[in-house]
This record gives sequence, C-alpha cells and structure tokens, in this order.
Amino acid sequence: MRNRLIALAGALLVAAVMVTAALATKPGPGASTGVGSVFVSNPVQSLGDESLTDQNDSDAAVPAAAYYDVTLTNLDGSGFLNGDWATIYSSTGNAAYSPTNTFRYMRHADEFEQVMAYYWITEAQKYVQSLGFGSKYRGVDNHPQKVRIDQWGQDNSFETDHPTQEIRYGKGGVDDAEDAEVILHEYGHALHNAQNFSFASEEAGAISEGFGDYWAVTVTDVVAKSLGVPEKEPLPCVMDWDATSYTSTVPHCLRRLDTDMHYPDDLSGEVHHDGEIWSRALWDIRQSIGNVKADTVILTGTMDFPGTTMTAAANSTIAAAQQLYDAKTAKAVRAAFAARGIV
Ligand SMILES: [Ca+2]
Ligand SMILES: [Ca+2]
Ligand SMILES: [Ca+2]
Ligand SMILES: [Ca+2]
Ligand SMILES: [Zn+2]
Repeated sequence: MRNRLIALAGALLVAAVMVTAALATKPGPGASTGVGSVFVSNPVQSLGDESLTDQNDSDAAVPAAAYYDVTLTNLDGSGFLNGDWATIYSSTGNAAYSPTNTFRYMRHADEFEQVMAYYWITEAQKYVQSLGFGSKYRGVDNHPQKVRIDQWGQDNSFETDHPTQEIRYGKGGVDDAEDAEVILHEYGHALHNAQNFSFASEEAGAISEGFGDYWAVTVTDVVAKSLGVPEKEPLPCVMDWDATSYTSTVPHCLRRLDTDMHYPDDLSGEVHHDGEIWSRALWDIRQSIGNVKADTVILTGTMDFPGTTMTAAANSTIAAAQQLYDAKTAKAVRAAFAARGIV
C-alpha cells in the first residue's frame, strides 16, 4: 500500500512537472506585464542628434543610448504582443513572441516595430483613460486596436476601415513604427473613428490630421517626462526621426505645431497642410491650460463631430471647456481658436 502511494505520488509529481513545462512555453494568463526595448519618442528627439540617418535599417545607424527599457502592460499572457488595448499583426517577418514577456530587439529586427506599436498605443490608451474616458466619460477606442506592420513600398502609414478597422505602418525610409510620433498620429485617426467623427469634408480631414500631429506630441511628451527621458528637439517638430528620410532642413520635421497660418485664408485644400492651422490652435490650448485639461477638452470637442467645419469643431471644443471646467478655461480655449481666425 505504502509503495503504491509512493508510486502514485511520483506519478503526480511527473504530471505536475509536465504541466509546469507546458506553461513555461507561454507566460500564462496572469502574466500581463513584460519588458520591451523602445525609442522615446525617437532617437533624434532623445539624443538631440539631427545627423542620424536610416542607413537601410541598420542597427549601427542608431546608438545604443537611444533604446530604453520600458514596462509593457495589459498583455494577455499568450507570449505575443496582444493585449487589452492593442493587437499586433505583422506582414513582415516573425510575430514577436516571448515565453517570459521579454521583448528586447534592435531596430533591424522586424519585431522592434511591433514592440514600439504595442507600447505606444497601450500607453496612449492608458493616458486617454487617465483623463476619465471610459469611466467618467464615454470611452474612446478602449478595445484591442488592430495594428499591422506592413512591408509597403511607399513611405506611408494609415488608419483604415476597409476591410477591417486597423492601423498599418509602412517601412519606407525610416520604418514608420520606429518613430512614436508616426505611431500616435495614426492612432489619433483611430480615436476619431471611435468617436463617431465624420470625415465628410476636407476641413474634417484637416482637423483629423492636425489632431494626429498634436496627439503625437502631447502623448510622447507626457510619457517621456514620466520616464525621465530627455526631449532635446523642439516639441512642436513632428516625426523628427521618420522625417530624416525626406527632409533636408534642420530640424527634420514632417510638420510643425507652431506655424502661423490663419483660417480661412491659408486653407489650401490639402488636409495635412490645412491641419497645421488646427494643430497650432490645439498646441496653444495646451500651452495655456496644460495637457490634462487641454486633452480632455479637445477629445470631448470632437465626439460625434458631424464632419462640417473647423469653426463648428472649435465651438464644440469651447463648449466642452465651459461644461467640463469653467468660463476661464473656455475663454482660454476660445482665444487659441480666435488667434487662428477659426472663431
Ligand atoms: Ca526597423
Ligand atoms: Ca525601411
Ligand atoms: Ca518612413
Ligand atoms: Ca518630435
Ligand atoms: Zn494622417
């Protein structure tokens, strides 16, 4: 009897070891955090080095000092970069996978951009929620955002509804998802989509482009400060690293938040250009009332935007400031839009 019990205990022990071995191939359901290596927000910004160039995606092109270890959160324990706020797909190379949720790659590895996309979109959604969206206020894209890293010949990224709502990041020039400001610009469009924002007019498109640029800067600034990472380039310069592939002037910026254009005389009919009128107003609002109030008001102002004009969206944003805060805040928001001629 005693021997039989020992044999049984031995069999159970073997079974327990096998179960443990099976679990070790993935982090397991409780393992929601991990570690990743990322740029904050990009190497040009954190190193203050405008001479960096892509060099055909080589590891040697970017100093090791540009990589930061960060905590990845909200993972689902599958060992892949799937979580509460982002699901990463890759059409190039392998899907990043780790049985211990350890995602350290250098930029030449396909997995690096997957880690960047997971981290920055997750942090952006956590920031949105920290403002009260999804609890106090209506949620905005608080579900696993689909993201695809795509080998696309052109230098472009986009957010699409067809055939499924997902963000795609291209690999032309500097791989787009190596710059957190590109990642967050596209996520800005996804936020608008999730808000039932109508893209029915050219001005609606411009508002979304301007918001995406602004969103890239406000989120990366908040995260960089929380991590203690230096921001050595002017904050209004958007996509400093991606832009090294196609701009020759220094600092390298795809666009800026601090141009001095006016509505409606400077409208050109091109959404990215016209978006700089809008982004300057958003930037001035942030300078005047701080990022928390500014971003709460700005996100509220475009809920269910019917796709009309900048003036309509500005008035809705001013009304949000009055309703969420007070007359003084509304006055500051109005002043920023008035300086652009939008109201
Ligand atoms: Ca790369
Ligand atoms: Ca590339
Ligand atoms: Ca690019
Ligand atoms: Ca920047
Ligand atoms: Zn865009």
